[in-house]
Amino acid sequence: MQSRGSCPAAQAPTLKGAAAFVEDNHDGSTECASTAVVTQLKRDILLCAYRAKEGHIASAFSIIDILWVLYDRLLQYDCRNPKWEGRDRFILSKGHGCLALYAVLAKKDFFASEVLDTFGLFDSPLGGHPDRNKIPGVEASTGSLGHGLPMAVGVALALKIKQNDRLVYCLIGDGECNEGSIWESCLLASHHRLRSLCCIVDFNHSTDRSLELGDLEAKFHSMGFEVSVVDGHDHKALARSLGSGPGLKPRALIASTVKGKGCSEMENNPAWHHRSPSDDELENMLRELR
Ligand SMILES: Cc1ncc(C[n+]2csc(CCOP(=O)(O)OP(=O)(O)O)c2C)c(N)n1
Ligand SMILES: [Mg+2]
Repeated sequence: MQSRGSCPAAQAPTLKGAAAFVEDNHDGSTECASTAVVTQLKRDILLCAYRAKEGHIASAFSIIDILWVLYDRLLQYDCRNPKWEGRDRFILSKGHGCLALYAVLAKKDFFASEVLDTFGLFDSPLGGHPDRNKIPGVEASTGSLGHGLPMAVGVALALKIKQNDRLVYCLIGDGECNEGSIWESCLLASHHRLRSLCCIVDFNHSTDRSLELGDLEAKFHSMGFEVSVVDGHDHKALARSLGSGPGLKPRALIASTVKGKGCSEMENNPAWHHRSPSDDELENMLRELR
């Protein structure tokens, strides 16, 4: 099954996707349905990590709403032809959050949902960090922090040279912003006026205790970006912000998020950065995710 706007035959401009989402939502039904899908995806992620006895669940829960809105409403792609030239590109720079990407790609039929069950197994394509050579729909192999945004800038520059106007979205972590390569790539994006680039920051304050980022909005402004701030768990607001471009400059969308969103034990709890649930924890968490 193809999702709306995802196939070459149904190429809608990105803006139309977002506008349609907002219009559909007068009675709140679209928003509810969208949130219900994400709850199910979180259950899938929990079970993956439980079976594999590993996984960055909390990091995935922080970004799953953003990924779902992108893949369900905004990005153009063809799951049967993931390398289609006319596709929008999405790069998950914080590769450790890949369980969210795997769950969304499976839901959008890039691969069979049964493949999710193999997460973490020796011969599975789905490892602890995403591999573009093994997983259809993964644009870049990431996991070493600070590399995805530079790659996205390179992709956006290449598309500009080829006069291909498709969009490039890149999701980075706030802790990842400690990497100097993030800011070097921002300078380059601004220098080349890469208006197709949208850098989304998963601003969950996870590393404030070691190094505060300060005014992230002002920092991106000073780098020559158009900046907006959004609730990273509000699907309607996300669709509106993510879909409101491109303008004249590269864009930065600062998404205010909660690490581990949806499971009280996990929310903002550093102990849950990388671990899997016990039987009891799994039961409690699945009960919360209904
Ligand atoms: C270059 C590099 N250094 C260290 C790590 C180890 N590491 C994995 S996740 C993480 C924290 C990243 O924080 P953030 O980007 O805020 O992601 P979140 O924990 O909020 O998901 C670190 C330091 C890494 N993957 N790459
Ligand atoms: Mg973080």
